[in-house]
Amino acid sequence: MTTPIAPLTERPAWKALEAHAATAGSLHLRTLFADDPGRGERLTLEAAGLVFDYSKQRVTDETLALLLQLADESGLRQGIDAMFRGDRINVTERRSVLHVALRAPRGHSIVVDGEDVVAQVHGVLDKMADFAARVRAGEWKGHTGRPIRNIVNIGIGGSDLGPVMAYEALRHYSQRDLTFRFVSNVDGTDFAEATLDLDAAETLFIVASKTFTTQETMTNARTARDWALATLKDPEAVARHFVAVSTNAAEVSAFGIDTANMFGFWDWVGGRYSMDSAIGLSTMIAIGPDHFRALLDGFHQMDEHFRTAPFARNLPVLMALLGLWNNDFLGAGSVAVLPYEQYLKRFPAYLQQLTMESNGKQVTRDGTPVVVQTSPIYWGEPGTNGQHSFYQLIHQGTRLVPCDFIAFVRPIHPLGRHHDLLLANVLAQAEALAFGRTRTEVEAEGTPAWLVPHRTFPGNRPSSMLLADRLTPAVLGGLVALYEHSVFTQGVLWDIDSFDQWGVQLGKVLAERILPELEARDEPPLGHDSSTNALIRRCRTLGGK
Ligand code: G6Q
Repeated sequence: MTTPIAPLTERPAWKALEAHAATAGSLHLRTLFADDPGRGERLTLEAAGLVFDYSKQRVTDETLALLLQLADESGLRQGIDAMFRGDRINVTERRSVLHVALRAPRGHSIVVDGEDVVAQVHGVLDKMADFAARVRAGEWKGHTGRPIRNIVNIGIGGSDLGPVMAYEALRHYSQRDLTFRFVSNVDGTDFAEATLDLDAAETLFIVASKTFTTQETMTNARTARDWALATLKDPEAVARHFVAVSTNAAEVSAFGIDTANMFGFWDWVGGRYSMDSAIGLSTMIAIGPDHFRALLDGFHQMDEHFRTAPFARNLPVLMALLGLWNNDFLGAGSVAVLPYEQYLKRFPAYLQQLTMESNGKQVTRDGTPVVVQTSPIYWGEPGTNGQHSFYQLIHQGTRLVPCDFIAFVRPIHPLGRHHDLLLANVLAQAEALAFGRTRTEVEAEGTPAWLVPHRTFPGNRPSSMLLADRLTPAVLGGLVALYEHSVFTQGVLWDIDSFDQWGVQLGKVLAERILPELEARDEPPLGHDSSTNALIRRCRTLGGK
């Protein structure tokens, strides 16, 4: 018999945290460090090639103990076991959530509905590897007999952000004589610019869509087919220039793509958790099957750490608990993700979907309102660029913005002193945010009195430092899995369904209604609100209708 889980704010640890926050929440990091000279080493963890220094978070040992107690009282252990077992924890869509199976090593077994899904995963990975190797070697020929040199991934949301982010992150490991482009937006500019300088005879389109019905992706895919056939003329060319990544064989066939050139995945892979499924085909072509397997291995190392490590030494769990503390007890409404690695420039955008689509929810799994704040807003840019723009607000603004710094000890491109400068900057930023610059310190420098308030930094701005040796495919896998499991952990604590996305649907439905109203020859009766009606009329008039 398991004890039923109480609503979040009635759990004893939550109540204790509320009382604790009233005092501990205002403790200054200067005091916490002064009182414990070993804090920096003590509050640092290492797993799957990532070092996580959380000593500059505004927590005491008591805070951490209460947060860990909250994890226990929230049924986190059972939640983790249920996910790894393949239970249908996506309750509103009645689906299992098994992205961990995508990176389980060959020979492992996870059985869903009587099928060993790990064996299926490796079947698809082998097919992808074979295809990727042929494209990379120039053996996959286009319709005119010329080898494919350009790969254009067409997809959106989860079928785009992961592939783009991974391509950019691992570009150093990519085959440089291949060109990669990513088309997602239904805005024709995206397609037009992506294909402007490409030769259709050497171009392969990967149509990546779980459902193969997404309006933007199917519109771009049809435009791509027209674009290719305008040069290649023969409809037979589609078979050599289009492959699909999907769960929907019927729609793939209906589009005209041979299902022999379809790479499948399953309904237990959520879009935003799919970059390591066949959705990663472009990544595999770019970096090759061996590097792709190293990426999967990095994911798996973090999965195993998350599944087995005690919560007090569990990196995703701690990251989640600290995030929850900042969000729900210190009132921070956002998290800045600040990679000091140019190759990770799309990582914040990728994380925005992972975190906010997963945990931007207002009701619990049984449909009752959540009474605390759920997902914070994630945003960010690579350092050092951000230092010359929005960091001002983080240092001296009125809002509390916890930061996740991400840095690498060794550079991919050792160029003069660049990397030492980069590292010096990231370490200095975390230090400055935590300790600030007191009025006394500013005065001691002989600053005129009127300028002192402007040059004073309050400090006590929390941050975590994620440090790895060097950005490799395996490290990227570990990093993504870390955030995936941190998001999952917070979802369990808030008791929300982190794996559905009903909020995305409404806009899609309304767009379907407006489209014929924009396109009709004569103005149709408009039944929207007065603002939408007037805007439709204006677009029609100015567009020449
Ligand atoms: C992700 C979401 C969403 C989805 C896109 C694309 O978790 O479900 O971003 O990935 O809407 O969907 P398709 O892959 O079905 O085209």
